[in-house]
Amino acid sequence: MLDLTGKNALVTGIANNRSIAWGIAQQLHQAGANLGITYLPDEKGRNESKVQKLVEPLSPSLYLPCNVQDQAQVDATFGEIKKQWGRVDILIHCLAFANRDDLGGDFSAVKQENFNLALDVSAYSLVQMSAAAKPLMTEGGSIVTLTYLGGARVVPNYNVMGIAKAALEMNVRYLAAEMGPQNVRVNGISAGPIRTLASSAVGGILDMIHHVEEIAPLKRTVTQTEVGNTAAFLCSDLSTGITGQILYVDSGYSIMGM
Ligand code: 0WE
Repeated sequence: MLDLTGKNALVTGIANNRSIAWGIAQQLHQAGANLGITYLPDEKGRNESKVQKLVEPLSPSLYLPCNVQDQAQVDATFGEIKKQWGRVDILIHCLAFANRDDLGGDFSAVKQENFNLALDVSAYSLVQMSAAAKPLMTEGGSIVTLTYLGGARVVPNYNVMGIAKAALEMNVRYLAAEMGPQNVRVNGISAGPIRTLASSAVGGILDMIHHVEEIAPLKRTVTQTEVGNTAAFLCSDLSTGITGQILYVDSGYSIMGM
């Protein structure tokens, strides 16, 4: 049985009720995990209150601001975890950012600063958070991140995010090799396109979804709940032999050649 009772799980990347991270948090909660939630702080504190209201039914025991571009916030997050929980078992990484201008047009037009920004927030942040979690994963653990097909194949307009996801997927493998001896497993879920705040900000997401509905073996897109269930599996004792892998939760879309 899928049972996460007694497990402490930190979930990053919830922006609203369409977030894949929200689907994951709900399934971890249903499996009995004790949740910590981080949110991206903004000046007016609007995101803080919006996400807090959303996650209230999951009664998280920790609710913390964490902008990964500020190392001090990451250190403070794991300092709180050490103080309040003593140990962390599960880290869910659902963070990405590229400038909107770089998610379309010529890939080669990306500026150095914007390339670095995308790689920093979307790929380095997994290394940064895993390093902070590592000394607190004293009874083994599971780290799960979200990736996308555009990190392995060319998807029109995904551009610099594709390079960031390629780096993220390689981070998964190197982190899995490093942390395996400590019984910490590191895996990625490559989700098919889903309507979220991030994807809806990108032009043409509905056309991509219709394309998947036509081509994918299951003739439909995937849901946040399906990604959440796969994440719960990867965090549970049902997957103790799996590490360093990218699992495609994409209705089978990625197997097709035509
Ligand atoms: O990884 C993603 C989205 C990542 C993303 C989205 C945004 C929009 C708003 C990163 N940064 C930003 N920055 C913003 O200002 N996906 C897998 C969803 C997605 O994004 C695409 C896709 C798909 C699918 C972009 C182009 C083409 C396809």
